[in-house]
Amino acid sequence: MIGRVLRAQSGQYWVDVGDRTVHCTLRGRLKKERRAVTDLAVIGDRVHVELVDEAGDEGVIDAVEERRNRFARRQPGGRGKYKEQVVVANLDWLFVVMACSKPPFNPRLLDRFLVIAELDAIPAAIVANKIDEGEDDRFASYEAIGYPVLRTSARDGTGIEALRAQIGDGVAAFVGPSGVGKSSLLNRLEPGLGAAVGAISETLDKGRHTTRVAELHPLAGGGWVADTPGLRELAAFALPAAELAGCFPEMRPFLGACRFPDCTHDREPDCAVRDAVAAGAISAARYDSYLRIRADEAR
Ligand SMILES: Nc1nc2c(ncn2[C@@H]2O[C@H](COP(=O)(O)OP(=O)(O)O)[C@@H](O)[C@H]2O)c(=O)[nH]1
Ligand SMILES: [Mg+2]
Ligand SMILES: [Zn+2]
Repeated sequence: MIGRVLRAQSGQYWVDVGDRTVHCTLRGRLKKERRAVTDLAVIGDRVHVELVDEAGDEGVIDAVEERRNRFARRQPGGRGKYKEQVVVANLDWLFVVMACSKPPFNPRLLDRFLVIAELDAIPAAIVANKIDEGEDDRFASYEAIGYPVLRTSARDGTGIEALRAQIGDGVAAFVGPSGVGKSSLLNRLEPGLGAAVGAISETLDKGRHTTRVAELHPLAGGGWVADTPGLRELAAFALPAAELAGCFPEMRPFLGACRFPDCTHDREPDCAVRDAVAAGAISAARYDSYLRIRADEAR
């Protein structure tokens, strides 16, 4: 029987097999085989389950199917290396949530999330929440480079139907800094869910990133959404310059046109990317994000 992991907590898994949820543990053999893998099974994983009780409520996970993609948190783990913690697998959408009012717009963090999505070819969209409280001009430039922008208000319901339509019957995850309204959006999408909203829950989240229950919530009309704890910062992750530039869709047309084939688009003469920035074809803010992420890499 094949299912999807909806919840994972200290070696226990809740797997949706279509008509019910089966409570599972991992087969011992699987633990051995996958020892090198940081995360044996995570929410969003497609798994093979063997039932172990008459009622069919308890099972064992025999196998984890190959992941189509995964959203991972990367933490520095020594010189040039990093440790990866997979948060959710097999995403159809990564929704990067930013607020139109508070907390203040953080383009660097937004760009980091978008790079992470591009790296794993996860379709990304921007959710500009709290549209009831602020302007959304700063998101137009992202629409111009191809990212869908959904303007929402978890407070008054603006844009919630559009968000639901975008999710469809797919799997989506909300990511973004604390306080932008991820949990509030989830509660709007699925009334009665009771995702913890506000300052108190976020304070608790701080020290609990690794022990917190990860959960994929089914929506009544179809689709699944994962809430993730607020991330203030994403750690640097090792990435060659050529690959990083490729994670900026607006830079792609210019790659290969620089004088030096190994151009890092930083100080080299006759750089097609820098020329495009000077000509206004690439936004200076996005180019600045590129340089900053690169600088982190080099540290
Ligand atoms: N005005 C306004 N406030 C919102 C909106 N969405 C969330 N909030 C408020 O922002 C704060 C943080 O919301 P929360 O959902 O906990 O954010 P999270 O940390 O991203 O999960 C709470 O006080 C919410 O009531 C919105 O669309 N408009
Ligand atoms: Mg939250
Ligand atoms: Zn260049």
